[in-house]
Order: sequence, then structure tokens, then C-alpha cells
Amino acid sequence: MYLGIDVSTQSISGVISDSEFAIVATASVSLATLGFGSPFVRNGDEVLAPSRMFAAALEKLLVALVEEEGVDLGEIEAVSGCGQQHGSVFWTKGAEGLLKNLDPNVALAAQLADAFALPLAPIWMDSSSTKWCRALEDHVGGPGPLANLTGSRAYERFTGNQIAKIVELRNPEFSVCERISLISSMIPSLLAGRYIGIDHSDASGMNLLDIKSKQWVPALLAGIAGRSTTGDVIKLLLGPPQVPYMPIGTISNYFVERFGFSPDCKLFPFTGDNPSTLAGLGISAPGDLAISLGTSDTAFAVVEAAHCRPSGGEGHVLVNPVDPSTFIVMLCFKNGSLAREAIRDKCCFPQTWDEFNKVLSQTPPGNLGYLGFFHPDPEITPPTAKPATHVFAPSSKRPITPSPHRVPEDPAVPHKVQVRAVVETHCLRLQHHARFLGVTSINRILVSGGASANDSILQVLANVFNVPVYLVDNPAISTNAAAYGGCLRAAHGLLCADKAEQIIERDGGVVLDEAELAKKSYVPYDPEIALKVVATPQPEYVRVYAGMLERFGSLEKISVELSQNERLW
Ligand code: ADP
Ligand code: XUL
Repeated sequence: MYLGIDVSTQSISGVISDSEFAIVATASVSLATLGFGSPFVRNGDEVLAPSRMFAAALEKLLVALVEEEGVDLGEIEAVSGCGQQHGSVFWTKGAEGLLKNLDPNVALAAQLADAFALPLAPIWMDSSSTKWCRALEDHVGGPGPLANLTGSRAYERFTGNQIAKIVELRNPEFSVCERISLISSMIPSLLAGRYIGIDHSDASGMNLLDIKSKQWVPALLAGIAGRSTTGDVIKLLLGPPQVPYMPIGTISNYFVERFGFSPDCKLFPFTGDNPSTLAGLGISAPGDLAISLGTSDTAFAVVEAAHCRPSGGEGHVLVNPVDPSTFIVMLCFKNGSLAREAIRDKCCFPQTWDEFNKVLSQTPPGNLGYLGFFHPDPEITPPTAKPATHVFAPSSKRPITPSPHRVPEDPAVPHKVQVRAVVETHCLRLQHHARFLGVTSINRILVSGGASANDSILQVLANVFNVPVYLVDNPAISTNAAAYGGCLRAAHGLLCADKAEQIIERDGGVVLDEAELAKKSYVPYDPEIALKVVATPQPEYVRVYAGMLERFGSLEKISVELSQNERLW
């Protein structure tokens, strides 16, 4: 059996599949139930998460799989998974010693009380590092050159810029740091009982990795080091980047003794949640667009290396963890599910998704010409500095400003109009910005994430894009392709590891250079994933949305400009 784990913004999930990829068990634990309060803390533009919470989450997930699902973890042959992208973990001096000597009779998080130089560390929602972003871009000649090297211009949440900020503002804490992980490399480090490197794919969300050579860029490490440390020190703290499909060892004794894993259980690198969703949906064909509707909304696709054009404007190019010959192009919108939830809670009584869909059905597609931008958080695409909310009446270029807070009725913008506006505007912005991904024709959309359970939202998506929308055809995992991607990547890793062993045996036990061995050991990733159509375009509404797209672009510009000067949430 294979275990896939997804440590995301609001929950941790585990999926266990058998060797034919049939689902044996799933479990999910809300990060809010672990005794750390909210899974993230806002402090102005900073958004931080307690690193120890992720250790508690891993433990609680394994307890749920064993005690509630009755799984024998001793049958797990390999583990892989993913984490929310960009979030960092700063281990303090001596922390690896703690990982190596964990006592199987004591809970994991309890033993890591003193393991972190920064008990709270930045996650992907943080937008507080603008100053360091501009400095890094200047260091290499601007956003274009930085994007050419690393796949993205400097983004506030990208970990290199967060590290630069911590080096400058939190130097006492930084100076006792022994290792920097991403959330995706922290989990396998816990499982292995030693530090595991950051996989190439999640490393491409840091503004530090050369996406072609897959090595840290010395000039960028020096750029974020500032005057108080050096690029070489940061290189040591990051450790070497990890090939995503090569084995990283076996599970540590702590998990064998405490949870009954086999000592032979193999570990494979974890990656970012979006790349893992791509693996879980099996996307590789041109024309496939993945859309993940989780805390963030993201859109991504696979492109051949030869067609890859990183942009100094918007969007990201990431290393593909399951195919070294292609890249992932991706857009990320910060205001996804939390914005939809805010409108649901303000406008729908009872505050349920069923009621939300009922209210949505009270207005026709096209919302009688209303469009609304609801940004309880500063947006990433296109970037805004402040939260904002703007609803535009038909043919108006001046927004009406509904209260973002719960009010009994807002005569200027009826609640039903706001509900439709939040759904349609999110779908239109996906379509509007997807044009800049360089994906020329989209034949179908494959969805995942919590909000992909909502058929009404998927119908709007099908009509806006004028293509059918698909889900993984298995209710146990359809909204969590990210964790399922962990199972598929664990199995794929085993195939690559077998091939590596054959190569070493053939060469009389001589181990090639590691990078060379990884290259030669790669086995094409080609899982069979059953998908089902969940929404098809309705021509009469496709026309309505096509007509709205142009207006959307100009109103989005107005909303972005206005949001620089207002704070409405
Ligand atoms: P993440 O992986 O970022 O932690 P998930 O993919 O688990 O997030 O998605 C969680 C979000 O899904 C919640 O914030 C919730 O608003 C949203 N969600 C869950 N069910 C529905 C639904 N039926 N309709 C719309 N949104 C939903
Ligand atoms: C992607 C991003 C988010 C997080 C959380 O760049 O910031 O989608 O991965 O899911």
C-alpha cells in the first residue's frame, strides 16, 4: 500500500491506496483542532503558522488512520506527499539531534517544543516582504531576469524574500538557525528522523533555484543574505535541492515503534500542494488545465521545456515533480475559498453551501450585468497592496461599495447579487489571466480542492471557459487530488528507485554521480486516473460570459487602482 499526505492551509489529509491505486482509507484532520488556535495568524501583512502545529498534525493524522480507519500501517510500502507551497520552517541548533533521538513513548510535537528558531514562520498568505522582493529583483537586473532564472519575478510569499526579511529583522533568531525547510520538506524530515532536502519543484517557489540546472543560484543566495550573513551560510542552511522522484531513505524507528510502520517503508520527497495536485490529476496532455479551488484558487498546466517563457509580469514556472522534461505554468489567487466563505456568511442564512447555491440560483448567469471583486486579503494576481471590495452595476465604471461585514440587507447590492458576483468574478479572473499562462488552447478543465465539491461553481466554470469540467472519479479523493498525488508519486518513486538499483548493479556496484543517476533512473510517469465529467458548457450562457470578459479586464484594473487607497475589510 502507499500513503499520500497533504499538509495544506487548513487541514492535513492522508490517502492510502493499494498497489492498484484503489483507495483503502482516507482521513483528514482540521489544523484548527490541534490546540494551536487558528492554523495561521495575521499580523498586518504578515501571515504566520506555528511550525510545531505541523508535527502535531502528522501525529493526529496517523492516529486517525490507525484508530478510526483501522489501517495496519505496517503494510505501507512507500510514503510521499505535499505541503502548502512557500511556507518556511526555521529549525534551531540541535533540532536534528532531537529528530534522531525521538522517544516513541512521547508525542511528536511535545518533543519538538524547543526545535524551532522561529516558533511562528511565514506561510504563502504573507505579503509583508515587498521591500526585499524589489531588492532581489534589483540585484539581478529586474523582474524579467529573475523570472528567467527562477521561473517567477519576486513574489512576497516566495521563501527567498521571506528569508531575506528574517535575516534583516530577526537576526538573533536567524543566527541560531541550523536548517531551513519548507513545510513540504519538514514532514519527510520528521518521518526520516533527519533533515531532508527541498524537492526541485517546491524549491522553484522560492526565487532562489535555477529552474533549468535545478541548483541554488549563488548570486541570489548572496542577494538575500544582505550584510549580516553570506550566501554560503544560506546554502548550508537550505541543504542540497532534492530530486523529487528519488528515494530519501526509510522511515525512522519512532514511527515504526509508535505507529507500527515497517522499518522497510520507503520515503520519497514531498512537494508543493499544487504540483502534487497535478500529479494526482495525471495532467500531462496539452489542452488540460488544472484548477484547484482550495484556500487559494490556482490554475496550472504542463508545458514543454522548449515552450516555456517565464514572465517578469505575472504567473510562475515551476519544476514538474513527475517529469523533468516539462515545466508547470501556474497562477495563484489568494482570495479563493475564504472570500467565498465571507460572502456566504454575510449573505446566506443558514450559512451553508446548500443555501449559498440556492441563493446563487436566484439570479441568472451574467448577474444582470453586475460584477464584484471581493478581496478580504491583498491579492496576488494581479497584485494589490490592500484588502478591498468593489461591486460594479451594469455599464458602470464606478463601484458601489457594499459593506464587507454582516448586515441584514444592503439595498444597494442585494445579497443574491453578491453571491453570484463572487462566483462569476472568480471564474472570469481565472479565464482572463489564464491567457497569460501561454497555454494556447484549453480543451478541458480538471478540478480539485474543497470548493470543487460545489456543482454550481463548476457549472459557472464550464460556461466561462466553454469547456467540460472533470473531477477524479472517486468520491473518496475527488476534492483531494493533492494527497492522492502523494500515493501516485510514492509508487512512481519506487519504479525509479528499482531502475536506479538495476543501473548500479549493471555497473558493478559503481554509483554514478547522483544527478546523472537520477537522470538515467527516471521512468515516465503515466498513471491511469479515472475522471468523470461534472459540468458541460451551456451555449446560451457561454455567450453571456464571453460578452462579460472584456468588461471584466477593465473593471479589474479600476478595482486594483482603487484598492491601493482603500481598506474596506
Ligand atoms: P486547503 O487545501 O487550502 O487547506 P481545501 O482544498 O481543503 O483547502 O478547501 C477548503 C475550503 O473548501 C474551505 O475553506 C471551504 O470554504 C471550501 N469548501 C468546502 N466545501 C465547499 C462547497 N461545497 N462549496 C464551496 N466551497 C467549499
Ligand atoms: C501557490 C500558493 C498556494 C499555496 C497553498 O503558489 O501560494 O496555492 O500552495 O495552497
